[in-house]
Amino acid sequence: MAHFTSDASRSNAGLMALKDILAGLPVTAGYTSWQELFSKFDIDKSGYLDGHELKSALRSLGGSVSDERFDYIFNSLDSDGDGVVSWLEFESMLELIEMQMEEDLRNNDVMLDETF
Ligand SMILES: [Ca+2]
Repeated sequence: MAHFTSDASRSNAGLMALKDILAGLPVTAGYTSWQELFSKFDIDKSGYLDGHELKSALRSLGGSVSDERFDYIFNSLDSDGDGVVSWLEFESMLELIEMQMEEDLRNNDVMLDETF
């Protein structure tokens, strides 16, 4: 189907979409770590998430994920383009997302950062 490009804006759209989903996720409620979440998603315990696993994972998190949005997300996670998402790829994406979330917080709390 789609020709997967590693175009930066596309990858950024995937990052944003994934951030949206994760931002609404009560991680601490059910999971002790991202790694636990990853191995729960990895249904066949291959050490990788394929497209099918990632899609059902995102749906189980309550994200309404259109095919187009899913393509963006998958492409931004699969940074080496081998068609599956490894733990390292997953983890580095989460780090990016956490950094962005912190940045968002800082931007929303500009007043607090100012010294008077
Ligand atoms: Ca990969």
